Amino acid sequence: MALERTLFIVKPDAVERSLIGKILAHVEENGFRLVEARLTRLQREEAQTFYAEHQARPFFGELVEYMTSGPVLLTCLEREDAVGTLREIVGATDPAQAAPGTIRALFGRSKQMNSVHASDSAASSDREVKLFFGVAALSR
Ligand code: 3AN
Repeated sequence: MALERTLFIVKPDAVERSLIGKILAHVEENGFRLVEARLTRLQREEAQTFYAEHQARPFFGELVEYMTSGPVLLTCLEREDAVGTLREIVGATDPAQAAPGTIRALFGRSKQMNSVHASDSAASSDREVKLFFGVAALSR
């Protein structure tokens, strides 16, 4: 299977609790290579664009507030079958439902403060990597 790239974000609740090292160690131990990384605080417009598909959901306003509430670590990760494998080790949206040993089961606090984001398909991964790192990051 070919190498694939995907977007991975360490969200404000995890950055605030100094979990970046533990979370990156977990993904690296699972065969991912970090190809891009940037610690930043998202602008409101960036968070709205990033989560545009959730615009109509009741939690959209709160989600944007939360994602702009503190620094996030934006990363692009690479490995074979990156999108599917990362979703598996990240776990379900709700940490209470996430399989034992997954990142959200280990570190997540709630459906909103679930510590990390992982792209949910090859199409969204392309869109999200381009949004934060530019088109060159898709294939360098
Ligand atoms: P996932 O990140 O697991 O793909 P999505 O795409 O359904 O989940 O939701 C995007 C983000 O919106 C989640 N990571 C979470 O932070 C937030 N979210 C999803 N469902 C809820 C909810 N019921 N209440 C509050 N926030 C939510």
